[in-house]
Amino acid sequence: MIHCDLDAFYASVEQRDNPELIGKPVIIGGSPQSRGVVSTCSYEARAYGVHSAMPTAQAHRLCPHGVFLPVNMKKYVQASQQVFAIFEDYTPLIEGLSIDEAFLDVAGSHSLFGSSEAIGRMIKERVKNEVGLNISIGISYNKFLAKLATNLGKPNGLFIIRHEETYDIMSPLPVSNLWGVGEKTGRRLNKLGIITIKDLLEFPRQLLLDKLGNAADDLLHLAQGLDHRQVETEREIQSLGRETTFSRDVSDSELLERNLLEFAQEIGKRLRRNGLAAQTVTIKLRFADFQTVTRRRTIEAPTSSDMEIYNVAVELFNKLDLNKTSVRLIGLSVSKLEKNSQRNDTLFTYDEKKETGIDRVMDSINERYGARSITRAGLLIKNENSN
Ligand code: TTP
Ligand code: MG
Repeated sequence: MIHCDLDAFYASVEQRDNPELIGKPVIIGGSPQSRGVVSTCSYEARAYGVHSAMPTAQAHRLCPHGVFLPVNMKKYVQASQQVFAIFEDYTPLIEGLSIDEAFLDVAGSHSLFGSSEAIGRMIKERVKNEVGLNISIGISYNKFLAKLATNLGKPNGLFIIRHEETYDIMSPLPVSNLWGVGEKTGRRLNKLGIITIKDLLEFPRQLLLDKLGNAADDLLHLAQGLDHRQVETEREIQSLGRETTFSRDVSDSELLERNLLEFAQEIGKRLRRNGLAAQTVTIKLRFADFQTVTRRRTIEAPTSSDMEIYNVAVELFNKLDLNKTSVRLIGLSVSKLEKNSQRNDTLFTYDEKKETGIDRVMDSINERYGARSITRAGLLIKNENSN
């Protein structure tokens, strides 16, 4: 299990885009005169006690020479999308927790990419090189410990908690590191003399149950490093998809179909790269009036073929009545994913098999010579309306 979280995200984007800000206390969240709160701040500003959700005016008192900047959401969303696209190269099992944070279940990715540590290092390096940001990575055998590992390694860390190290790493930490221990529970525990996780583990269980009720057992579980929560392991509810919002509303259905083809190619590539096949294809359209529709179809057998996904998407698309309205967003996704086992090959007709073969050859050429060196004819017309 890998947990990833960008460092001082909004502030780091601003420092990346204006190197003069590097090394300075940067505080994002509007001017100190406003009545707003701090969204985040650079680690330099944290040294003064500034933190997220603090009134900006208070931040100004603590750090009068800080550089106060407004929130530039568009930039952060773009950076976030770039980072999540990197995650998707390593596993389809991603659980985004916020704009800059996700769990990645990489259990099925080792044969392709190596150990969790190797994958963590690749992600870290690529986020730095391709997006220009530091990301902290935590690796362990469950969600709770992976996230804890990220926090222990921050900033710019890559921290691993191995089974045999769990107790030694956890026991000296304050109980506030356990999920569910906020300020209130923290105070109650402290009153009982429970400061560290070790204190909690050594506290008589019955007494803890009397004091905290059912929550006691949950806490004791976590304190032992036990956590059975999964990263959306149900393949059926997992999906892979792409969507785009146009800079101008579009009513040209040929252009819309070209977008679907481009998405199908990308989705097919990701499926094949992860050894997956999908059985449900969904298209999504948002019209100029913001009305949103989705249409989906589940096909007979799972596929990872671009053309098969595309054909279903176009069929769904053509059933929609687009006469009256133009489109501001189009998306394509696939779900009901499963491992693309060799066994399934007998289910493919000859043509489908050939199609997937072509896709694979295209993938390997594109991988070697850069994305887009080979593309289907339908994509060659410049897609100038989308952004
Ligand atoms: P975080 O990951 O919590 O914080 P961070 O990335 O700034 O710093 P770090 O992870 O290194 O501790 O949140 C991610 C972004 O979400 C953050 O950059 C700004 C935004 N955010 C808010 O707007 N308000 C908030 O109260 C918090 C906590 C975050
Ligand atoms: Mg962060």
